[in-house]
Amino acid sequence: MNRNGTAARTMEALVLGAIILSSATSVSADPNYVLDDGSGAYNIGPSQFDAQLLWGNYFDATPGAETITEISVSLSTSVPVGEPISILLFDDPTDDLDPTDADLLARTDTITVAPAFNEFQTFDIPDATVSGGFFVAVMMDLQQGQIAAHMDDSNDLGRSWLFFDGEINLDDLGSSPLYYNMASTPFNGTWMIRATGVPEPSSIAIMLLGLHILIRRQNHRW
Ligand SMILES: [Ca+2]
Ligand SMILES: [Ca+2]
Repeated sequence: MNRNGTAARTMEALVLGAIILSSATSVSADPNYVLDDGSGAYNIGPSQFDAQLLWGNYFDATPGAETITEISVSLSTSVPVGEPISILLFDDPTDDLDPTDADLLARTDTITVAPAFNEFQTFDIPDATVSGGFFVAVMMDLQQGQIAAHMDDSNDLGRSWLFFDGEINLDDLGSSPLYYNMASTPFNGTWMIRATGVPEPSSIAIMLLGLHILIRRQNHRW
């Protein structure tokens, strides 16, 4: 092989390296499941009693983004720093836009940091693969008058839900004594909750294997 051939092969390896790098960095990509327009109008919380509040958005999985890795949330700026907060991912087995029968897949328990107006905090969750309809939610214990849930004021799709209980049963959301599809309330808005989905790990592995085979075949040709 001459020097030009060696240089070409080095360049080819660099290009392939760049492709592999870009697929790896896509794991921390911007949220690709987004319903809100980034501009919140309302903050909502229990006005008559202390309660555990769970609020979330219903999404449909798109091909190549079925493994959910991160959830991003914009909270009311009135939420104190250091409050316990749970970040939750459910899959809906019935894929019917109704998460009351959804199965909990992943959970991260953490604490709040100082929220800035209309800014999103991104929370890592244990990676979990969804199919069809899935539900992404936030849960907090709130005192009467504490408004935490931040909402964009349009919800044409009816995909935002709110659950109240003394202690919400995450294995049976539909058992909550109070729950609403926000489209049937005066606050028909979209929760400012987003999710990041990436290809399933098996498909990444297959893709990398494909590149490896490609490299081997090209080496044979040289
Ligand atoms: Ca589903
Ligand atoms: Ca359902």
